[in-house]
Amino acid sequence: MLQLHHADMSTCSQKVRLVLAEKNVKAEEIMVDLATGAQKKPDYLKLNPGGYVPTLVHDGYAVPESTVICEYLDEVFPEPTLKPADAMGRASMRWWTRLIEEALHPANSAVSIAIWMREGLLKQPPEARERGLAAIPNPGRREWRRDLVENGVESMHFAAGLQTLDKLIGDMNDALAGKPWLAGTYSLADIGFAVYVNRIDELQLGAALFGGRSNVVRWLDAVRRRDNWRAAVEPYQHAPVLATMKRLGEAVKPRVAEVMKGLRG
Ligand SMILES: N[C@@H](CCC(=O)N[C@@H](CS)C(=O)NCC(=O)O)C(=O)O
Repeated sequence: MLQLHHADMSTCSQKVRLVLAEKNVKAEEIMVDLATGAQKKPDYLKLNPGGYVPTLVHDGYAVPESTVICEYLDEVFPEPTLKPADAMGRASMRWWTRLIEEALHPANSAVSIAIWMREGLLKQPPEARERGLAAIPNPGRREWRRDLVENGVESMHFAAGLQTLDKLIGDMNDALAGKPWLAGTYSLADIGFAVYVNRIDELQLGAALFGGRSNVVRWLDAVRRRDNWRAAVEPYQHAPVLATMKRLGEAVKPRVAEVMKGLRG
């Protein structure tokens, strides 16, 4: 039996659902309410020690980490394959998926907190906000988040996140010159990057990051036109959440343009 613990609009959950949909595999869906901290409850931590979504449970075996889950699903359900046929293509795919872990996910978290999530967090009573921060075991990570919540787009971590995203989107644009997909064929690399590039667009950062990068714009359009996107992303989108991201993203556009100018010189 296959169970997926996930959340509607979490990028990491979207990744895993895209893989399942591409393979036409159904999993029992267990929604994890991130707003109430359900991901940090002891029972859930037994499945996912970091306290994050998603987690896949296959015949009682828990697989945490979206990139690991996606590779696992591609092995257990090999058709259609989401890996290039040759070793060089697979190395290229893994280069990109490694960048998700190392750079794309943290940078996306920084800009998401600074632009969007902080509004809700700042409405919490200070004690509740402190409890949320205290649940983050790593002190560096805790202070990183505190700074983004308190200072939003004025946080140095926002500028750092934007710089990382600018580099990654530029690299993608170069890699996509003359080819439709990052590693040659549609693969786990495209699925992994798609959900974050889509989130960048939802946060209204496209004007700053996609300008002059027509290969990325074409690629984003292509990933969104696929059947798996219609099955795994669109039905889980919440219009009020998208509207909030749009409102907040529009409001910081002038500041984003200034920060970008400072970064690019
Ligand atoms: N590296 C992990 C990251 C998972 C992650 O950060 N998930 C977010 C949602 S996209 C989450 O659970 N956030 C809740 C929290 O930080 O408590 C993965 O790829 O699965």
